[in-house]
Amino acid sequence: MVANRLPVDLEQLEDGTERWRPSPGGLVSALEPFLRSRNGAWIGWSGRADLDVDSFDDDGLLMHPVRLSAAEVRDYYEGFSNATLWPLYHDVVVPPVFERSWWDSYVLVNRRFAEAAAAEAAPGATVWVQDYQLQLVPAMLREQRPDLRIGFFLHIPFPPVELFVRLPWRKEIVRGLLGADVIGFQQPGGAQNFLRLTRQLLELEPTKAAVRVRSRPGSVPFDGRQVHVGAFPIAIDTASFDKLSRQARTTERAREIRSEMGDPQRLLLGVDRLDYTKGIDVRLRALRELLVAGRVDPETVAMVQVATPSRERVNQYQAMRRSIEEQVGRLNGEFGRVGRPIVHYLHQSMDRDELVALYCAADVMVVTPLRDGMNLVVKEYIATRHNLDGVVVLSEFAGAAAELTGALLVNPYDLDGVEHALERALTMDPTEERGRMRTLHRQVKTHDVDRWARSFLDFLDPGDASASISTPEVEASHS
Ligand code: GDG
Repeated sequence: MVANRLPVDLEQLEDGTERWRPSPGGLVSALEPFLRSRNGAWIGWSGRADLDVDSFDDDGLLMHPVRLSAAEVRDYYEGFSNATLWPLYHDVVVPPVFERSWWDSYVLVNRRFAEAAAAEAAPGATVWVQDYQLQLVPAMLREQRPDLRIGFFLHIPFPPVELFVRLPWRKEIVRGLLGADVIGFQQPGGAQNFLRLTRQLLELEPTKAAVRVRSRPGSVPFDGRQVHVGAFPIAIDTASFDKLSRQARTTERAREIRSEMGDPQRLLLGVDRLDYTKGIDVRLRALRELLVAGRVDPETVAMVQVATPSRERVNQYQAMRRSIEEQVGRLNGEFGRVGRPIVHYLHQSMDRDELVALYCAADVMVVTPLRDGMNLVVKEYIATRHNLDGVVVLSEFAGAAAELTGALLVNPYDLDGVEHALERALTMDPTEERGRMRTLHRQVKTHDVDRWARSFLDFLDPGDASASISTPEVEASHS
């Protein structure tokens, strides 16, 4: 596995010593069993600049930290990844910054990841590269190790050709990705955008797959190989959210949260990284207009908005934070009263137990991104609704909207539409609520992250999916 971050964080203990702590996420939990049982390796950055650490074994999984200097964190990570590619791939919601020195750093760091993977992978191993920070790795790795099976998965949207071609280094990125055997996108639309691009920029002629299955919109011949391009919508570890939501302490905490808020009749919830793509401002604006118009009674409603700190050194994020906090202040100033604000705004990261208690406490989950590759938060909320209550308001522009047809789908640019959906969600009749949640719950239960990972790996290495992470006969190497 090659990803920007390792699945562990370095934690400082009270006595000043440090230790690695797992940072659980869907991707890790889905792949850990494969990786551990097959003598696998994970190549990624520790999250801390200028940190020199050797590879270490973490219970059968080799962790290989890649060092990034402070300048590389600034140029490769905050710069090219998060101020160039991130906005460009999210419909230019804010203008991308094109900076030549950032690109140079992106190339250099991608090469470092590719070299680390080339050194660790056993002969004929399968290597899975993750996300937009590492789009050059597939080709760089193939150059050094033509024996490998290489997969790539993009977690964010892949933009329309008209936007992508603004990138001064567009051909390099496309060639970088084409080093893979399989390139996976969240949605068929992303895969199609990519295929169109290969035709327009490199004059390649995509072949439509003979059997048109959802995950396989086509392939493209490149460099004497056939590169498969498909959609693999990511999912969550549904069972673990379901389990946590059924525990007595979670139910108790959910009740406590509501009671601390004065037992509102309807509790709205938003949970996002504080990012301009997530449309936090959209839902706040809609809520305020409903209150101003008297369509929602401030005595009956409260909202929790968790906005996890994110990319705080990138300029665009600082401006957005100020504007959201101003909106929250205004809403509470106008419609709150002492001890009873309308919006409970939490700019902090919380532990998973508290997050799940919030999901359990909320009647309406509001997810209004302007663009989102998938959005796992909405799936997590649904996974906790074993009682089949709760309403979901979901942006059409989140990848999740393609599957979650039981949600109230909204265009986040249409404020009237969002207001209407919020109003409907707040007043929905329990029979309709249950019917919709039943459909949503079934989808999230049957399509979990395990199934997602298997479908990608099956496709990448149809010969032996369970063996696709490593070649066990080469004891000393990791794949
Ligand atoms: C990218 C794509 C795609 C958030 N706050 C806390 C917390 N979280 C967890 C959530 C969820 C995850 O972070 C966020 O995932 P999302 O999918 O919602 O969004 P991105 O971070 O933008 O992820 C996205 C995803 O990759 C996967 O492919 O779906 O479209 O943008 O799991 O629960 N977790 C805890 N405390 C918090 O405060 N513990």
